[in-house]
Amino acid sequence: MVRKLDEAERAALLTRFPLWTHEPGRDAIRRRFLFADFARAFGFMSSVAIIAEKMDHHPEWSNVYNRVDILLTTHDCDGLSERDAKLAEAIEALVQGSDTLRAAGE
Ligand code: H2B
Repeated sequence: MVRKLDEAERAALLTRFPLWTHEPGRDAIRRRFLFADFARAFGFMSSVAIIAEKMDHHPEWSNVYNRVDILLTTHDCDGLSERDAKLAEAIEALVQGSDTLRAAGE
């Protein structure tokens, strides 16, 4: 069984990735990504999908045109685990230096 992150680990995660927010109802973290257009959004999703499959850890997500909403949680422990931290880290590395736009309100 995967272990849930403790309070200190959660705080460290959100400090490290400030654009991700905690979703209390799901014990999950989420971030909205905005891209220049659909092709870029879908390209990003393809890259994330390959990484997620390699990690055997999969996002809950949706896409509308240039917007991608990603929610990370671990179904095996019904909450946040180190697996979510690792996938968030990989996703952040992907968008570093890319033309991802900040969502309004972030
Ligand atoms: N993804 C997520 N987000 N949480 C899980 O607990 C999970 C997963 N478990 N991907 C994996 C697959 C598990 O079902 C397989 C059997 O390893």
